Amino acid sequence: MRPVLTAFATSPDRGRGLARDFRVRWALEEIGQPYEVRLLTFAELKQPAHRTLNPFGQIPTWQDGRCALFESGAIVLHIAERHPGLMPDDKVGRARTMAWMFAAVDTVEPPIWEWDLARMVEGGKPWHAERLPMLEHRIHTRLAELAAWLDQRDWLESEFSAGDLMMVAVLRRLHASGLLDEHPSVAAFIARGEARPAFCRAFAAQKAVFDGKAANDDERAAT
Ligand code: GTB
Repeated sequence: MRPVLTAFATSPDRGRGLARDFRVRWALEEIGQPYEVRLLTFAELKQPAHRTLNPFGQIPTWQDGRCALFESGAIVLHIAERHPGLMPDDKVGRARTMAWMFAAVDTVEPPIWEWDLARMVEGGKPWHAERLPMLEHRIHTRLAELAAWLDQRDWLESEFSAGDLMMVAVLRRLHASGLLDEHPSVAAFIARGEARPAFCRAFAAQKAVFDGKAANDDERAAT
């Protein structure tokens, strides 16, 4: 059985690869694992059938015949642990890769997510004008810290790993924000991730959904 990933039938990101199924697509392309994609409407996400896969009624979910999973980070970790290409072989290297994966979703993503949410839905609140610069400051702090780490490095550790994949996926949300302008080494890190052939294949696959060129249960034969 090919693994089955769920994604938005109509993603609000308009094909920019910002919804969280993208990180899983990218991981699958990195390791060359063929997969299928089940596209769901917002209404379908909240149906009991989907909630058995994800109690929170969200994408992405994953089924591979042996296990069903939710949470994009857990799915990428599951993939990385079972296939060569996204995890070093040694124990310390694996632990450090996981540390970077957690850093991406637990240390770097929260201020970015809060800032984007503030812009999208809190614009009318009386405290909005004060909150936005505060959130931007928090993002700048994280970006400066990442820039310091990335100094003289192409990737977070010696080789590209699932840690880089998750970090780049999180940071891409800042495209067009202007916030990356002050952190050119972080922008260059994102660009290195986006230049990977596997990234380009994953990006094209999700874009095809937005452009109406990919059917439901699309069989994505990773190359
Ligand atoms: N922590 C979970 C994970 O990493 O898997 C979070 C999953 C999640 O937030 N899923 C979102 C979802 O299903 C889609 S990705 N939302 C529907 C709902 O909750 O009802 C989040 C997302 C949405 C839209 C954009 N965008 O338009 O740019 C980017 C990211």
